[in-house]
Amino acid sequence: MELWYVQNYIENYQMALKVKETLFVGRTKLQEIAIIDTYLYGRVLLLDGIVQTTEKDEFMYHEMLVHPAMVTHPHPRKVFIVGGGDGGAAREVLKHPVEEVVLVDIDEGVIELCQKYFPQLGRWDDPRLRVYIGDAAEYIAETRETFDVIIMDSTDPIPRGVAEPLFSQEFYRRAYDRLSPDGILVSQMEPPFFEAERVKKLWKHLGVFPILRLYWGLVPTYPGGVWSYVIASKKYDPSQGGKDLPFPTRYYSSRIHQAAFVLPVFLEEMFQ
Ligand code: AG3
Repeated sequence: MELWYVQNYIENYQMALKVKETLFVGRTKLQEIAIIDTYLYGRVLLLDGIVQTTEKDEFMYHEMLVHPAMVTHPHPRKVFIVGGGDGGAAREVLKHPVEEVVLVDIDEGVIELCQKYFPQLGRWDDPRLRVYIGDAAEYIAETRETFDVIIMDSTDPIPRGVAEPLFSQEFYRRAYDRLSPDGILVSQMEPPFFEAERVKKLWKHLGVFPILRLYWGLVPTYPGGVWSYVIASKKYDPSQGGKDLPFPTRYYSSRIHQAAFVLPVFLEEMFQ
């Protein structure tokens, strides 16, 4: 018997993975969650039916979400992670000599299950990491702390979904206020080829920042296989940077950094 998981995220398009074992299926207070073991990608975390993380390709996503912003800022000391309950983004941030990382995820069920089923993803016992369960939008609205880098590792801005308020102009304004004068925000974005309208809207909302740069990288299990990210910055232009890091990486390098900001013509035109 063959068991298959089928992802329906983009209309009229499916991606399927052959399942070796179903490890967990259930609901937290906020979303449906499943963890499956697949032949091709190892363990996979699904939220509301959408792949968030797989053992095999998570390094591509997490390294590209974190390192371009972290090397663009000259000395990131305090970092805020929105979401990121699987721990992968925090793991990459903690490889840098940061003083403090604040991670706010709305769903403690995700954190608990990921600690159990993806133990290699998190660095939960690092004393520099502070974890809060709650709404990152509220945290950002209420805190007086400032951060050098804000990393948005949430689910997608599906209309009326859990993460939608995190992609609003109001949120970006507040995030801007909570960033130091040379601060940088980075967010995962949906694939502009499939979701052009949604991505253009986010881009407009991010206009509260003077410097905006789109970049991209490979994530085979995300729809289309090519994922995009945006850096919104107060002072430094990320496309002018790139560093080889003093620790091993499997995707990020100074060459990839420079190449990632070079866009195909249709995207250049879309984000002029
Ligand atoms: N990161 C968000 C990934 C979004 C994927 N979207 C999609 N496949 N449509 C969530 C957790 C990864 N650390």
